[in-house]
Amino acid sequence: MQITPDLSRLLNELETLASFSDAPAPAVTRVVFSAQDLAARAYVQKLFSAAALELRTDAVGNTFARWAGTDPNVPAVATGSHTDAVPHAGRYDGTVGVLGGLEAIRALQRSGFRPRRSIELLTFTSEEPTRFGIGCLGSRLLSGTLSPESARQLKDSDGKSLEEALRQAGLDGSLENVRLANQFYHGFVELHIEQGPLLERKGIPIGIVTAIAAPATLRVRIEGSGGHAGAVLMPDRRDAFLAAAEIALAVESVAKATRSADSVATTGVCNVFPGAVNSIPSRAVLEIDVRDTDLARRDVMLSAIRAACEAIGVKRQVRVEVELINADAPAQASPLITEALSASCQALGIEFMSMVSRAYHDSLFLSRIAPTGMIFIPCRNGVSHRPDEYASPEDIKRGVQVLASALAQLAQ
Ligand code: HGY
Ligand code: MN
Ligand code: MN
Repeated sequence: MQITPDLSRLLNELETLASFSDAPAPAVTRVVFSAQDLAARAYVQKLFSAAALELRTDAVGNTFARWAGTDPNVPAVATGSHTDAVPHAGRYDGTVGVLGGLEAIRALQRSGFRPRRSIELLTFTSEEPTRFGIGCLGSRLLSGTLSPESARQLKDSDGKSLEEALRQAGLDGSLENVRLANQFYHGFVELHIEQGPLLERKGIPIGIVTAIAAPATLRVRIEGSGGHAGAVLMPDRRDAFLAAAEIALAVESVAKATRSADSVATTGVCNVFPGAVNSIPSRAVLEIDVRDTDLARRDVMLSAIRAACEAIGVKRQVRVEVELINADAPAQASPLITEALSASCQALGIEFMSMVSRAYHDSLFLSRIAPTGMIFIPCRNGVSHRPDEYASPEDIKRGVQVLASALAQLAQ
């Protein structure tokens, strides 16, 4: 079967999708349920309908675009990713999996292929943690990893609840109906940029993901006493930001102390209050991202960071409260998927390598309810979550070809 993606059409669609942004090009900022995110959702759904896919949206805004198979009574095969983007990101993270998945389906349609199993293209809500502090919100609910009750507790930095944001986005269904049964899908495959340098460094065009690292997020609230920057003498200060700074440095030391390259920890958010140059910070809030491919090592880092928070709080006489936002197990790819992917690469004569994903993805949660795997394509200099993120047309095309071939195998 000859699968020929329409590359120029796909590149134009990626270009148009990138224009829905709250940051000037080449940066992309598209925070979940912002006006730009809603416009982007409407745009991709229009493309899904134009491909004669049956559309459905669930209560948290996950969308499902289905190409009905000849046998509606067997579980479908699924693919997909996300269209939301962290602030000042690039244009390929997530979108290659959504629009590349659409083009894989269109290429199969054009080839005359008729799937026995339906093929469903998913767009997940809020893969990025930007607004509600937790990543993969849509796929967590869909896989039962996050309960509707816990989701309803989520608020954004303006104090707006998830439910309020859903209502404003025109989504008024019950979160209880989002959960999909285990084995709802026969298999799930996500196409994504690597967000790292390995494929480019090795000159290999396709990565077949074997495992996805175990992510965790902490929120640390620090309460000092604040006061006048001129009047309060140094010995009398309980400066919340300086405690936060020490904690951030401790986070770095903890990750380095494991001596494993797979241990990473990042203090990506630091908010200081009241944020006046002549006021001693009375409060600070940190958000810390901790990951490792090895669960036990990841949990050792979490404990060490908690211990450092406590010690620094005592030393600096500030109140430190550590909240665990999420601590997820790693995911293993399913042989059903990895074998379909390697067979596709061999049939297409495309070199591939097996590798771990250090970034998390919606696949991490789909793996809880269905055999799951991922295809990686290179990104220039391994850069992602930056405006200079770039995937070449040839690499995107190969990713779509491998995806289309694997979907066809799995949907037979
Ligand atoms: O943070 C991640 O790994 C993903 O890009 N959201
Ligand atoms: Mn991302
Ligand atoms: Mn992503």
